[in-house]
Amino acid sequence: MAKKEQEAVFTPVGINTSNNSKVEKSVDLPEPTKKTHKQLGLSDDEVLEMFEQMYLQRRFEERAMQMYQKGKFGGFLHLYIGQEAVSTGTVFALNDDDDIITAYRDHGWGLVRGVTPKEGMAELFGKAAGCSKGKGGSMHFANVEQHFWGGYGIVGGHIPIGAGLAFANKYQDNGRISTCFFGDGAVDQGALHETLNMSQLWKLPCVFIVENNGYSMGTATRRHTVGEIHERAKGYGMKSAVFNGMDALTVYENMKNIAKEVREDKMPWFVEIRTYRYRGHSMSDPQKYRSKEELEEYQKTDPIERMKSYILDKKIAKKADIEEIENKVEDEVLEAVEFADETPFPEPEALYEDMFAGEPHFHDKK
Ligand SMILES: Cc1ncc(C[n+]2csc(CCOP(=O)(O)OP(=O)(O)O)c2C)c(N)n1
Ligand SMILES: [Mg+2]
Repeated sequence: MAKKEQEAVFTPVGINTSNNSKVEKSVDLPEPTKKTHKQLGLSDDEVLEMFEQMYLQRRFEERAMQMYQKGKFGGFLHLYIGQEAVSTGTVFALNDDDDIITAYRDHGWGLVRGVTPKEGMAELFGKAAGCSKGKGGSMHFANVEQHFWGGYGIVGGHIPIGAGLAFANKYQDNGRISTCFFGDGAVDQGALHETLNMSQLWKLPCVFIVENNGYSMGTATRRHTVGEIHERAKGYGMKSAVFNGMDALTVYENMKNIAKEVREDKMPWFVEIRTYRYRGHSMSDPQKYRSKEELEEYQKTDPIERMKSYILDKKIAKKADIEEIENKVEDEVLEAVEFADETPFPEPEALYEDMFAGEPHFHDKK
């Protein structure tokens, strides 16, 4: 089992250290909100919960990275580290039964929408107790009971499904809205534009959200797409917004207002949330395309450190209380690693379960 003393701290390997003459910023962060949590209608306890959620997402992934490097599991591993304010601010702003769907950088979303650390870690390890029965892995976290419809690997492929969820909510007139998250790399996919057109035409209660984290694999946003991303909404006469995604309170404020409007007007929105990914695209990325200085510049705006300072400044809790939360999370994650290691793999028969095609299809040897 992973021991607490084995610190999970990692320096990106191969990151470009030669270009230290000037810091290239791949994404400009708008100013965060000036409002306090009280002005936004959040209690002290809710702020502490937000902090705990972000810290859990961070430590879960740092341990996952360590386990990957130890060879406990393989395949792709895309880390959300740096972007935790987006998932956390959003989930606190939405109703519990609003739908969420996202791409493959999905661990944080799963955790904040009720996948337990044990179920999450077991999924990464490919174990039967995982949130997708060990058959989805890193890119396919899901929790259907809590309206989190998962992780998808095809860039832009899940965007029409997001609109489909919104269509179902409208059809059933249930007052719920859908939120569909994707990366900046998806903004020029045809599926997005077909979906935006139909969503505006059909008045679907859906928020389409680009998590602009500065890069699509190794290509900076400003090198792969033209103009301002959020302005694409104009072509569809759709309402839009752009805001800072490194501050959970800013995400909360904006998503709360947008969700309220979408629920009332039953019209879609197109939103760009600007954030930054600290780690490589996936574990095999040597990150030659960015400088150490650029990374450090964004780390100065770290969402978790920011929330910690806010809690102390506003005297919501003391340093010792924060440490207590951190220790609790750390234990929870270590227990999850131990559980994932020991719990069994799925039975071979599980290969044939949860498939659209029935069993005879697989055994029908002509
Ligand atoms: C249709 C399609 N084309 C190419 C790929 C390969 N691919 C995987 S991730 C990725 C980059 C996507 O970047 P972005 O949307 O910005 O998401 P991020 O990784 O930054 O979260 C690409 C091109 C894919 N999965 N699907
Ligand atoms: Mg990106």
